[in-house]
Amino acid sequence: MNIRENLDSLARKLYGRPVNQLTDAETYHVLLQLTKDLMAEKQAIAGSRKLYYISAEFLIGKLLSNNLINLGVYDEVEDILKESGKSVAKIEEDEPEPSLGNGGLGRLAACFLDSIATLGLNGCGVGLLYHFGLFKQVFNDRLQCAEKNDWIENESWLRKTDVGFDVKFGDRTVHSTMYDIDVVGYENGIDKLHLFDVDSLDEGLVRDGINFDKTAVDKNLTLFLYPDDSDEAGNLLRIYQEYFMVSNAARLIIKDVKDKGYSLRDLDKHAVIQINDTHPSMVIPELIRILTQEEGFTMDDAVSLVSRTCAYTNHTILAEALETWPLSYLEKVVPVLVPIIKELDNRIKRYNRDPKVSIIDEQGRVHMAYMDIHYGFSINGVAAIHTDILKNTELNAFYKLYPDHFNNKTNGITFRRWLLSCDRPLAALLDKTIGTGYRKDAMELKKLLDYVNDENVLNELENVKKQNKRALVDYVKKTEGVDLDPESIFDIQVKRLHEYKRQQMNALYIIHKYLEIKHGGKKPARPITCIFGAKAAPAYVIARDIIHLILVLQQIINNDPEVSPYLKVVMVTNYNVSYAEKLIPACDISEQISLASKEASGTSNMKFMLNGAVTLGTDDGANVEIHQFVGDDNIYIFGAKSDEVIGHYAKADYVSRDFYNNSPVIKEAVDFIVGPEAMAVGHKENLERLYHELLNKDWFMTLLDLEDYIKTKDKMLADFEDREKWKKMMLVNIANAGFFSSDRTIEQYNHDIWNLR
Ligand code: 26Q
Repeated sequence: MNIRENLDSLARKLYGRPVNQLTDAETYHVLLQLTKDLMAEKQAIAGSRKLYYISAEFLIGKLLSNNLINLGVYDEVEDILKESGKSVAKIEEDEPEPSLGNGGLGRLAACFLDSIATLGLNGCGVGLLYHFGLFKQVFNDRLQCAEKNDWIENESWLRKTDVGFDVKFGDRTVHSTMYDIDVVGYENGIDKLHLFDVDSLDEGLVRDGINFDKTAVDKNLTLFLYPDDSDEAGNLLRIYQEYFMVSNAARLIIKDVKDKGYSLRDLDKHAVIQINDTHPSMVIPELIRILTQEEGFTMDDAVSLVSRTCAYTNHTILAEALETWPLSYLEKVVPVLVPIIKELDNRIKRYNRDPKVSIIDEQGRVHMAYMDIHYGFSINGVAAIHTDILKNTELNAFYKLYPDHFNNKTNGITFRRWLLSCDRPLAALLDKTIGTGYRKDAMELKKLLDYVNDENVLNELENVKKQNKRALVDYVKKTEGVDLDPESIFDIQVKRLHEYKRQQMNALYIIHKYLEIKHGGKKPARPITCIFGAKAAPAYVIARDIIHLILVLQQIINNDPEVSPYLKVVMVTNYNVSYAEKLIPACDISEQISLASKEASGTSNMKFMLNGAVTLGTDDGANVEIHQFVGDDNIYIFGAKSDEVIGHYAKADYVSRDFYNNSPVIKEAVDFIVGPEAMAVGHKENLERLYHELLNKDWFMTLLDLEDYIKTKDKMLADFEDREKWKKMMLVNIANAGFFSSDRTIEQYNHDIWNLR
């Protein structure tokens, strides 16, 4: 297809003018159509066995530039737009961002789809079409407020299909429609993301912010992504959504198998289901139900067949995030599954009396993860340390039962979005220095190590970072109205707000620095800019208090003429995929400071590394593997190790108040939270609650690691002044990022679990 001619004829057809006379919004719609036309010319990826990646979240982000890159026409389109003073990046600002995920788990699913298509594997995603997705975050009076994100436009990447099913709940029946989004692989064919919507949805149900009638299930089912990240017990609506998702998925899989003329008896040969965390776990009993009640299977045959088809990924060891639903909830929402789940549980109880491995516990709660483990053929963790903790501690009883089922699949990220698209200056430098082979084989980034003493390359690397920092400064000025200094050190922590991720520890460091400058007369050698981006689950009170504290610090510090030349704080509004694409390339210090053992993997740590930031982190999640790759000299590790932390929990011997009492530095920083300066700007209720939490509970042991964190971060800031050393660290990090490509992760899933070809 001739891009230039097609662009022009589309522009004339849609708007009666040539491309160079269109507004940005019009140009976006022309490019949307052009890209869809180009994708329509691509081959659908096929094969006799197909992967169904079922997930409640697909945090796909904007698609225009990624699709253009994967189609191999980005540069050509960019050149044409340049003639009228436009750029793809500028035009993409008019694309609404879908928010179909909370964070890591959802973004991982999106990276996986990109890699599955790129590797030419026959697979699809199956999820839900949330009309308003995750809430849009705004700050009011230094508090987080939630608004709906109305992202679906008339013309979009979504394509309505004629596939739809009846879904029967205990108290009602609804009908679904499947929408598709094409996923184009990098220089490869097309796979699909299938998103199910409920036909009876009523967007008008939503009043002020994100409030709606929770009981009108047929009208609200696909309005919102349940805005919770691993801290809140579920409610009925969540179960309605989950069953709606898996019932549709099961129907789709059975339809596919039958349409292709295969026997359902061979389901496991033609389909493999990856269950992304426990949110889609009910697909197991649902498939068994359909096979036994509608397809003439015996219970034994159905159980065995489904067990050979389903594999489960675990993303967390936080006990409070593992889904356990009361049987009474399931009886209300999906009574048809209850006898099946009871039968599955009885089969376990019959030969295993250990209550630890029962699916239904003594309180009548159904442990979804345990059902997945007993009735799936694979269970994987998402980083080496995480899988080890599952095997040796958290799920040890299951590991003893099924040692061969446990395997590790360290997470990865797609380099198309997280390098080629978001950091074009760096990609250009890599092309020039090591050739373009790394685009297909990420391990080729290692070639960069040949240049670790090459002054030219090191200086260019530094210039790329400076350029990205200047671009971020402009963007933050435009969106947040905050002035940042591009010569300062950019220290960034972006991820969902959670106590275990310890944004509060970062805030305590900032308080410490502020006090040093303000009252201690100690000025940093170079100004520091501390950037946060995070949404808190609306029901997670302490998480919202932590956001409040950071916004209070932002107000105090940025407006203090004595301190602000040396220290700035900004919490960006509505952190999402697009914001991440601007922040990550501009980062110097990547904050990965979770309490060791708690972060299953993390994936922003990989994105930052790939873009030349240096990690400041605990020995947790994938930090451990990053550490192994780059060596002690190119990463800053601090804090308690996971064994020590697990020991504290086992002995219940961590007392945060002791740390407060024994360290003047800690005491001073913690006291500041309820001191006069903070109280003058913030709310007493929020600040006092957070203060008491840190002193009396501090479940995620902030104060345990605070002193080591301060010491290590100060060392890092000093090292930044050794420019030669720092530039080398940047290079070594980029050169070793290849392992963290999701192409590698997907190769491993395919080799060990899916066997698609
Ligand atoms: C559970 C019950 C009820 C409602 C919601 C939920 C819920 C929703 C989202 C529970 C968990 C999540 C999301 C979890 C998540 O994002 N986990 C992250 O997954 C990443 C990809 O594997 C890892 O890198 C992160 O370490 C992990 O925190």
